[in-house]
Amino acid sequence: MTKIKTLGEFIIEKQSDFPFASGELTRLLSSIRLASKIINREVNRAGLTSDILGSAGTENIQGEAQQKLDVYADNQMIYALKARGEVCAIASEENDDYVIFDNDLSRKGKYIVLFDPLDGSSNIDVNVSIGTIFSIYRRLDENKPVGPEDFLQEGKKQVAAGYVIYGSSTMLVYTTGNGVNGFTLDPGIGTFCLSHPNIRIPEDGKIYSVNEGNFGQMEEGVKNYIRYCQEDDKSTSRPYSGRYIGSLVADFHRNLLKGGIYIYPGTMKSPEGKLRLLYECNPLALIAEQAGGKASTGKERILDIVPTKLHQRVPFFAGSKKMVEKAESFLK
Ligand code: P6P
Repeated sequence: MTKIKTLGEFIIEKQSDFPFASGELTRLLSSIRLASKIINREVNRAGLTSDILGSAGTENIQGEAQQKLDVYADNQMIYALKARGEVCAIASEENDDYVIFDNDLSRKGKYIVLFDPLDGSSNIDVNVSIGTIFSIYRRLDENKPVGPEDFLQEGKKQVAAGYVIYGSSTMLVYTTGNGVNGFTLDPGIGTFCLSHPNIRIPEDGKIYSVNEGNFGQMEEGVKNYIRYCQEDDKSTSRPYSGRYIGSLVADFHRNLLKGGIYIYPGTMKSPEGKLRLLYECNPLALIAEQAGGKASTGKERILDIVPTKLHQRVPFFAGSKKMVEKAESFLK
């Protein structure tokens, strides 16, 4: 009988990877663990408690109708991150601007957290997997008040990143820059247990994920890559399978485990695409690279982009290294 390793045990064990770790990142990750369990509880019974389903009647800065569970998840993340003192400020998809917990320099929270509290939330009412995505940075200067520059750091400066997928099971997948590990929530004991140690994404794959309804709006190079995926060529295992759930975390997670590419390109209507750099693309790009995969805009490495706006969008190609490189070759 192999001993279960819990997320808490794993985080503490890995803390030694940080020679100067003072346990703050450990406590920060533990607060995300707590928030994800609370969100999971509501997601799992969303169909039962009708007051949590449906629209909140408000819109976020993206102009997207906020689902009640979006707002609930956002509040739970903020509460958990605020409660323990390691975090000085957050930004989220559901908040127009960043939220400084307390700029009093006496609150020496070292970390900045950006998150999408419930990605894919339009799928809540139809019981499709959704997710929480988070991205963690060190603040730039602990002796200066938090400012926009603390949030506009390149993705390669993340100290940790990950996601929670609320699917047939609930999993938390994260990296602190030393590989990617996955933990499955055991509802019987309410604990995340190490189920997918050292996740590596297959170098090549046979799944492509894109909303083909936007095909007519895409640039020619992207169209040509999609046509490439659909061509009949057994020697390269084509045609690939088209798999698109319309929930980024679910599509990304499947491709991470099986191999594949997720694409949300720019379109004529939205040249920068739909996905947000800071709290969707950067954290997933770090996960992809740490698992041996790749993430780019089709032309530029996601993690090298110098952000300019909190909610900026970028085209997103992420997954198996060879598939992303093949897609990029159509865009050169
Ligand atoms: P479309 C959900 O709103 C989301 O941000 C991702 O989770 C998902 O992959 C994408 O948008 C779906 O967008 O335009 O294909 O419906």
